[in-house]
Amino acid sequence: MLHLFFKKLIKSPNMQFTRNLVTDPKYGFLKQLGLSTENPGLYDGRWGGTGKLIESISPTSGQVIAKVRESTPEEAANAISEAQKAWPQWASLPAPARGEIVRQIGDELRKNLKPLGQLVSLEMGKILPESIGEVQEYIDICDYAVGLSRMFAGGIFPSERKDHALLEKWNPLGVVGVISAFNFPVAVYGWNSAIAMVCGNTIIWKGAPSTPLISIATTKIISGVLEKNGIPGSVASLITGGADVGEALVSDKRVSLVSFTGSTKVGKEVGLKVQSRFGKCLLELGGNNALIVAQDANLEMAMRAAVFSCVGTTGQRCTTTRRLILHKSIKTEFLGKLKTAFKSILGRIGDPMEDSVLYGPLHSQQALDAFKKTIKTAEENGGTIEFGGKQIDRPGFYVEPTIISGLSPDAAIVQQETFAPIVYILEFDSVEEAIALNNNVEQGLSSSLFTNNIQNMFKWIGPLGSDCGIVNVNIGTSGAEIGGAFGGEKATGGGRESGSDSWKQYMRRSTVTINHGTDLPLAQGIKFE
Ligand code: UN1
Repeated sequence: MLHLFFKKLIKSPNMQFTRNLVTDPKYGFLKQLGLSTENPGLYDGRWGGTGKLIESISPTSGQVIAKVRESTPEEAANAISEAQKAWPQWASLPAPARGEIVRQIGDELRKNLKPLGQLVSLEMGKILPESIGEVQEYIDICDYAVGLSRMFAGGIFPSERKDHALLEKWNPLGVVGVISAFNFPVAVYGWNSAIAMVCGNTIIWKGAPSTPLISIATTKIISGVLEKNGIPGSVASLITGGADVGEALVSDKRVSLVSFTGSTKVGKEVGLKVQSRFGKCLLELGGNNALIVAQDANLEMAMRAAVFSCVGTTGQRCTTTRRLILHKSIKTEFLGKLKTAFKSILGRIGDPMEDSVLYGPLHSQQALDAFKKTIKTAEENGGTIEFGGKQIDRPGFYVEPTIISGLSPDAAIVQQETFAPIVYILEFDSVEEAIALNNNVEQGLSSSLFTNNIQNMFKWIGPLGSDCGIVNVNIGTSGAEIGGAFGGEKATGGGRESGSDSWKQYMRRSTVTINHGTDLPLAQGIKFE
């Protein structure tokens, strides 16, 4: 639709696939997901918005996969009205009944684990095991949300007044807007929607403009479950488009919470705009994550973790390791082994949809341009390209995994997040120095220390340790589980999604005082007679 309200369903999405995708059995999963069509002509479907016709481009080939018509800002406003209309019905269901719907969504996702994973590989470009992993992440959070729907508890506090009950009750917010990024086109929406739904909110999702097919396929799975249960599809609506459509969500007072995942630059604007209308904001912005290897670390483990954290998802996770901080005594040895490991990765480059492939393309031309610009700037600033640094000569947006040394930790290029597989090598003498380097950036998402020294471990997780939201020991910076709260401090925005008590962000807190006596005592013993 890109603009869909599932209340008025939708015969077919307004999509046109290129002919080879319709006829090649390799792409049979499109049909399983309800996306494919026998007729490659442009559809006039009910899902269709009336905005711009955009192209979905395969990162693997650089070719157009499909054309999709986006929503307009007016249609986004309309979707908000529909979500608002659907809210009383949804919010009035008992929380465990909402949990039951989310359980069914999890089951449908289980059935579609592979096809949806394949679509993620096709349109986003990450390798199949990681694509399936992110659908699994959505399934995991559904399971978590189902349990939560019977567990999120308020509180009862001792009242200082006779015959008074002092309670805390959590209620849903209303309409929640979710703006997600291309790099986790399923899981991040999953974290937000599963929790927001059991909490009793209706949702409008704007996925990345470059992954519209994934947004449509995911929304179809959810809408199918909702409709089967007699619940309007507008409980979980989808809109697509660029900044103007996002803006419609951000500035509309009816959207109580805007959950935004993206760059620090855009997130700052979103945060300010939402705050200026006293809306709530949940920000998951850039990271500049460091992995520290101490001299007493298990180097074999540190190496394996560093390789996945640096080049997994082709360096396009918010949690990707961007700075490798090595103890002076092991630096040369570690760097040598890292280069060997990166070399072996080069032998496993290919179509992310194929089984043996470990390393896929960057997502887009824009990402490729950013990679090239960063390499150029690093070189101009005296950086040494230890490994990689070039575009790979094949169709699509492939680049070499890259290691750069010799730059100051304060260099502007090291301080910024480039969403690409580029890691900077820094060195240290003492663990205090390593912690200071870790904390020496604006962002504060993820961080790792490899050590077998228990004193240093506890220093690292303590008040004078890592200032990030995610603080790991002997595992890499990426690949967090859903059970903990996910998010970061400082310019990462301070939001927390997924596990722990993140659900509180999707609810409002009512402090309730009930006088069940016959007198009217005032707090603080005040007499007013
Ligand atoms: C993101 O990159 O936006 O911790 C999310 C991880 C994943 C989520 C990443 N579970 O790497």
